[in-house]
Amino acid sequence: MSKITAEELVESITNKMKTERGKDLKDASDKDLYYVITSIVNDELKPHWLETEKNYKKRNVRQVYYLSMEFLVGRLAESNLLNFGLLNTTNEALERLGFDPEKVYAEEHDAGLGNGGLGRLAACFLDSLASLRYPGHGCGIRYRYGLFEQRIIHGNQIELPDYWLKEEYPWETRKADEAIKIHFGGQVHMFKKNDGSLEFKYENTDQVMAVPYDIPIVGFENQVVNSLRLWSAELATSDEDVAHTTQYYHHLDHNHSIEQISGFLYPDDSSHEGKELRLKQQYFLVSASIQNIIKKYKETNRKSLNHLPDKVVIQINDTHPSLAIPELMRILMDEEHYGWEDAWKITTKVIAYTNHTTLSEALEKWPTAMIQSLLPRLHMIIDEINERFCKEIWLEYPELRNKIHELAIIADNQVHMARLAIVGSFSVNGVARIHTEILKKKEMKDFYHLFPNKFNNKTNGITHRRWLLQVNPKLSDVITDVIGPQWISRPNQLISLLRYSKDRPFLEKIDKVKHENKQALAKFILDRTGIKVDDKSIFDVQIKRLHEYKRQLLNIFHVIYLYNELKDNPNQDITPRTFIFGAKAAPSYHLAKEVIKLINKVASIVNHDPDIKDKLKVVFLENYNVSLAEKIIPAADISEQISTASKEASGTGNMKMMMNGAITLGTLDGANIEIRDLVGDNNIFIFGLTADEVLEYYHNGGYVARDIYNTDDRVRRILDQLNEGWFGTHDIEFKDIFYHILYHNDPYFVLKDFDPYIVSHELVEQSYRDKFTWLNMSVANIAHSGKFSSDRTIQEYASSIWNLNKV
Ligand code: 26V
Repeated sequence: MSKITAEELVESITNKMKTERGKDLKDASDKDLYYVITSIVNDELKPHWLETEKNYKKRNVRQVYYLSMEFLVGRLAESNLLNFGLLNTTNEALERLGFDPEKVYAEEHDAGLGNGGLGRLAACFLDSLASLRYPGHGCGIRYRYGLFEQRIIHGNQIELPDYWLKEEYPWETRKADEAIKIHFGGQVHMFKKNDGSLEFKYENTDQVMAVPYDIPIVGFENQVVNSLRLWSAELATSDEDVAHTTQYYHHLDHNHSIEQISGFLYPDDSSHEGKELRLKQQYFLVSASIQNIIKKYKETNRKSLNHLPDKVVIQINDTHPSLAIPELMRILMDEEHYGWEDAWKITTKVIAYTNHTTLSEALEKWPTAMIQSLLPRLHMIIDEINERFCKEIWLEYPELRNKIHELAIIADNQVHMARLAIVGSFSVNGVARIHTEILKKKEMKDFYHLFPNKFNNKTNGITHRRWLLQVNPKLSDVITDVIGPQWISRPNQLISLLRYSKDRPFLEKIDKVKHENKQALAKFILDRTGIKVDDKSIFDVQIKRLHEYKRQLLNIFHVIYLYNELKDNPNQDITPRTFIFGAKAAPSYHLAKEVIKLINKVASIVNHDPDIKDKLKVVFLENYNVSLAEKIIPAADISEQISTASKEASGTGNMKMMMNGAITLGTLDGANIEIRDLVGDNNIFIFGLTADEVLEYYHNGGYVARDIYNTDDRVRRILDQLNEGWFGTHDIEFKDIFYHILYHNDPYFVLKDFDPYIVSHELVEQSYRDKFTWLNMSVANIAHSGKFSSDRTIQEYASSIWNLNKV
């Protein structure tokens, strides 16, 4: 595959430019080059894709289907080239032709079909599945609009639609002949058959076609190409069918709304609002995927589904696809004529569930009435699952009888999806050690009592191929120079770097690479924002969705504190620092948007104040997405992971920055704890309340935010500045934040953790002054980051949940 030379590539680019773009090279644009390159990759990839599928079929292997409402894929050109072993050759060929490879790849519009960590995790998992030669595929929705595009205007977040399909997307293949029909609404009729069994018929349903678009998932240098199948909603009935029905206008109305089903991705505001369209999306994904899985199963197995659990495992990414449980029950009973008991046995052997949050506001609940009218048959099934489950508790767990209300799948006219997911699956996993422990001991304690064997941990990971090899080629080369290339297929071998952690020439190289990456980011920042940052300053980075629990507010309070200090004493000798933020707020999340505005206002004051003498710079980079993350991460010195302990299930940005040599400044939350366990206390900056302390305050009180306001001058000064409109254009500008902290008693402990956070930052500054100590820490982080490769995570899923074999 990788035998092709740069000369040959130049030739085939030149030819394709003529045959496919109708142009001579001298007239070609970056976009033309982009399409020609993707076409070459597609030619290369298609035979392997076909082969992989035929091979799975021939061997009739057990396969995993990863069902997710989100796949945050980002761009694919570079990673596909990398995985095919063609990246270096292509870069060379493009340069010979006078093109900048970076600009050519930048022609691809990010596939932003996810909100954040949960969606990016799904994309990393697909990369690892294919690279480890596991038969595993993604099933998702082909949203016409991805997560909104963010603009910052006068400091405010403005949302624009992300119409990512405006131009042809070269990685997808539409498979119209594999479309599947989905039914919504209508009525269910029950008949008693002669043998006494029940039969269910549906009438007057609204029908939608789910048309698959497949995206190839290329394994790393191994000829495996798996699939990400994204479903698109299209009109099902012909006008003729409709004209004969008595419900003409109802159908017209329905037809009008069909395309909305795959219209846009809902932004995660981490508070669950029961929006009917979102429920439609979830059922659409689930029904199309499960019907498809069964169809494929039948192509290679006997018609009966008795052995489905031997051949298929379905992992549901959070509760969003949890209707998979009643949908599989429906198909088994109504279409395959299984009785309840047998259908339940099959279902609960096929479905496995991953939980990604303990925030109670984010736990999904749907009004029973909505499920009943939109999915009447599923409602009946959920009702029956609930009845049987409650009965079982009553009879077999008398100690839980007084808790049935908190355990019931249907309670207070709501369907609790996490409860449904736990009851209907054979595995329930959290995404970092502490998160799983909180699920077992606190949040889902009674379920753990009922099903101790279902619960397990799978600490998240990230694909080191994209997040190190691809985004940081210079660091990758330095690593390979000293320890050889084995780490690429076995990321755990990064640990050999520890042998060089005192080796001065090696450390100098690491330093040089980081500095070059910082220069590149500084240039990017200048181009994008006009802000000139010092590439020798500490690059302190917080990039993630904006949420109160992630505490961007604590970060900006620290910046304001430093600013106040420098104003009081402009000659203070401090190490220059650049604070870099990237974050989208859910459009309806008022407080989160206020924080974005505050960051931007503080930036405009700090960056232009002559007293500061460029010792501090604050940069908010708009429209944070995968491609922007790829630019920022290689240049980070400090990775801010400062969530209120117990709130961040895992975090994965922490892993990406660690892998690129940044040092974590964080709380004992999520995967930070596992990072600390590996690198040791000397190679990480930990501060603040522990999860136990936070949970203790929540349960027993004892925290009074106002006491800190009254006693800590630094805190009072900042809050008063907010209250007096000091950072605003008018005097009520940031009052909301002030009131929120003092009158809602600072629910995320920003004031409580303020002092320890400042102390930690002082330590950071001290450590940075000693270059070799710092580089030493940096190398320790890179060396230990192998554990956070998603290859390790997928290996664990494959052996302890999926029971999957490599092909
Ligand atoms: C909730 C909602 C509700 C409204 C509609 C759209 C929507 C989309 C997503 C969510 C759930 C968000 C849960 C989540 O993203 N959890 C994150 O998962 C990461 C991967 O496991 C983990 O690293 C983060 O710590 C965790 O916050």
